[in-house]
Amino acid sequence: MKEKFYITTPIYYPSGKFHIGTAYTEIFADTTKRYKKLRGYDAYLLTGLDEHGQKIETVASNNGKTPQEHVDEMAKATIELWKKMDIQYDDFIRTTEPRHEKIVQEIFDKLLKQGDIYMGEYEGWYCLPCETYFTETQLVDGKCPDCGREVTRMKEESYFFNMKKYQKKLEEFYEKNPDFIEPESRKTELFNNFIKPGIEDLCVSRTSFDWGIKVKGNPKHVIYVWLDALTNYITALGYLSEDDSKLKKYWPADLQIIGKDIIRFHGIYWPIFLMALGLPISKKIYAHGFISIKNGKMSKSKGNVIYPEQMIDRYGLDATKYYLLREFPYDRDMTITPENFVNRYNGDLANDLGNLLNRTIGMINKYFNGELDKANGMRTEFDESLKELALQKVKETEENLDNLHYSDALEKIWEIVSASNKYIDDTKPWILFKSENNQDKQKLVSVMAHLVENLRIVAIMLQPFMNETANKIFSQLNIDKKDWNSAYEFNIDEGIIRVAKDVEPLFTRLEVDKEIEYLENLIKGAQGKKD
Ligand code: ME8
Repeated sequence: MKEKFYITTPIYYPSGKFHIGTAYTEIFADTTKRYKKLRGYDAYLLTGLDEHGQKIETVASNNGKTPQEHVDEMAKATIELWKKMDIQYDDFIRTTEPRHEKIVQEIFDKLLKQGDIYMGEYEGWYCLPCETYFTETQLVDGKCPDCGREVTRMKEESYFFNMKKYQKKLEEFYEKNPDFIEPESRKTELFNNFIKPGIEDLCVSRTSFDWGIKVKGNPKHVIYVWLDALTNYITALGYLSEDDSKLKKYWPADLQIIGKDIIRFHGIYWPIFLMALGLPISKKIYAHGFISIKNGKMSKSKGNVIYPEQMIDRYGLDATKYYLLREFPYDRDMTITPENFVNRYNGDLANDLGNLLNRTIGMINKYFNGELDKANGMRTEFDESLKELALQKVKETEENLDNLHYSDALEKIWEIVSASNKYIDDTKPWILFKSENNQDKQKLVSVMAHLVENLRIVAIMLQPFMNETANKIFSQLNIDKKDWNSAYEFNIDEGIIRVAKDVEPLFTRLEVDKEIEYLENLIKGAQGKKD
């Protein structure tokens, strides 16, 4: 039986159109799912929407809609976007679905009965857009530490979760599971700034708005967002429902992907909720950094937002994914610039990879009329080192993929691409072709076999990142050995190579100035947009 691998993304707030930052979380998760599947896992990816809360209520009423109408529209748009992004999710949960709402009420009841939740009064500085209370010391210049906006003093009767009770247990958990949160730097920050100084009890209900799941025995209280939101990861699997077979199969989560802004909720409250419910804690939480565009944090009012559709429509899905995954460091933030994008597109995709495929197919068509027998090859002095390099890079790519270092993994794949292009320059196939010497003809066979084999290996490893591109390479080279393990095979001795007659370029070079201007305008075009 296949080993399971349960991956989750955050459930997104459908308060407005999703920008490229949201898309990155989803792309990262999709890459993981595809890779794990390729490695033989029963990989299961959950995504969805976090549809309750005051912010949704406000946005809906501003648009003249009921909250339900608003979230229904947003859910439809999100599913369309995921389709456009070819996200291979297995389940899409909406927190307004009965399968979630009913169970959250039961979870609340259970925690109330066992004494983890108690009634109290909350007073604090409240940030409306973030739906979060802050203590005096958490404010930055008297404003919200997360979004920088004005906060209001508020007080209300609320239920609280007794987090303090779990302080010691959580610290012990962190000691025993040093890899629970990645990257290490973010874990250290969380531990030192929020866990060690003492965890505060968490307010888990509100009476100040209506759009949410009501506490069963006290319906003037709406269950506050984090207890509602975080539990999606288990309600989607059927926790406390009639059929909890998925929970039994997939829980605990193997990888929960989030952005760095919600690490506090996933690194503190989530494991504590799970402890209280008597469920095992997730194996890993990976918190990626933030994307900003040119001069600072993405914001519509500043006029620097990019939406995923805009990139995909103009440059294609694979180029968009490649850029994000290649440029986003594992443990830092990323800045998108038009220059950088065009550079990567032209350099890595059109020149390096695109040309390698074009040249290889072009040469096989010209020199061998599209078909050759590898058995007729004779090694050149450059062959052995190319093969060694390729096999070494497969190993390194795999290690990086296993460690979620996707940018480094792509770098390793491109080292094979670059080495292959250099190999063409070194072996000079056009001279071998013109030579009258029979041995040179045989060497030409070997050179082509090496190029095809390298492209095959590259395409195998590109599958999780750029599935369409990988498939184009496979089909143009007529390759059917696509499984991950066969990337470790380097077959240059036997078999027939048969390539496509007409080569369709993988990526067409962009006109640098024109595209930079286009992207600049696109970013500026976000200014003043209301969506
Ligand atoms: O936080 N760069 O939803 P959300 C990179 N509903 N990632 C970004 C980003 C940026 N500029 N902006 C946002 C929520 N994100 C909650 C989650 S989970 C139980 C509840 C990421 O729609 C952000 O870090 O505000 C988060 O991981 C995700 O987008 C969703 O953000």
